[in-house]
Amino acid sequence: MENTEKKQVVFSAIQPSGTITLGNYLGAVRNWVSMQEEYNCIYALADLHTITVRQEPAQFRRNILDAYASIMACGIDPEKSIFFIQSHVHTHAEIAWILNCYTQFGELSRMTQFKDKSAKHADNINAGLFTYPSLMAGDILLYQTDKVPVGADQKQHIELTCDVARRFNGLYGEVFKIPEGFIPQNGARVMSLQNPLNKMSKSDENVNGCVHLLDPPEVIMKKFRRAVTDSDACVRFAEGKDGVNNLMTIYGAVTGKTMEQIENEFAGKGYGDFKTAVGEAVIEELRPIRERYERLIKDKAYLADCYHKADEIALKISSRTLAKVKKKVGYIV
Ligand code: ATP
Ligand code: LTN
Repeated sequence: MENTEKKQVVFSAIQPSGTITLGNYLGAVRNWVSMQEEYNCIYALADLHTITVRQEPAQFRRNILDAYASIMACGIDPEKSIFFIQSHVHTHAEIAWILNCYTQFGELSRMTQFKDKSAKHADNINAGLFTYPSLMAGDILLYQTDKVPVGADQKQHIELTCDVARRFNGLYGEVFKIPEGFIPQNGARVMSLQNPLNKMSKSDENVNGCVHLLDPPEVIMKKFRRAVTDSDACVRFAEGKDGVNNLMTIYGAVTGKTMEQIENEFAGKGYGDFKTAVGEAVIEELRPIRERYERLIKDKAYLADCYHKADEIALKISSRTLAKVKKKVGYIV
């Protein structure tokens, strides 16, 4: 009989802050799918995190279900993994408060995501945006997680999670497992197709910079054809060629080819051929996801059944850690 007890725990989450992007997929979700065989995987829609930026309620509600269906369409199997909705599992908000009291103002002030998002939403620099990493630390630590598959932008938050966990363990004994980030070799930081110095982001205003998982093939091709490159007219990976480097990274992540193989493949060819090849590779990668999404989003009852079951299991597992934490702190439990 398979011994599931021995499998390591994987935890990760994604915000339903808009349509899932190619960056989210290559940086994180693709690994979520491939890790399902070898690990005990627990994934969440981080909808508590999402309200750190103001959301319009009706649109937010649609985004949550859409993101749930999209992630499942990427290949998350509810028979193998637990995929729940963060706001349905109260232990998350609760541990976040406790961890806030073990996280320093100075630590949170150094988070680059906080600095970036404060600059972007200068009219709404709320306390939640600032303490966002404590909630994320709680998400991870509640499940005694070994590995956290994320894109490179989340590395700093994971380091903070480890610091907070060590601090807590130092005070009270071995309460939390110390997790490690799992960041892909290729695709950890997909850049905007329009401004390759910026990360491709769900909430980017420039729609042409961002490829969404559910974009139809002709839209994907148009976005790649319009991608910013340079005047060098040579497909090679080099400093200062941010646009071409980004396209090569995407092509490599999707096809498994190395940068050298890609340079050889397009030697003597122009950017037009190259962009078309990248567009076609991405279209083929995303086609089955879009088809599965179309089927899933029509079946709201099935989706609800999946998340209700997952919410319940997540509550059960996370309650064990939360009870331990509360006892250690001194609460009467
Ligand atoms: P938002 O625009 O609302 O900040 P986002 O697109 O940055 O959202 P998140 O929900 O914050 O996405 O991130 C989900 C996962 O996708 C994380 O693991 C993150 O590291 C990864 N990720 C996000 N953007 C990229 C990117 N451009 N390249 C690679 N990975 C990414
Ligand atoms: N902050 C993450 C989303 C997130 C997360 C997590 C990722 C919330 N909780 C726990 C990994 C583990 C982001 O991608 N912006």
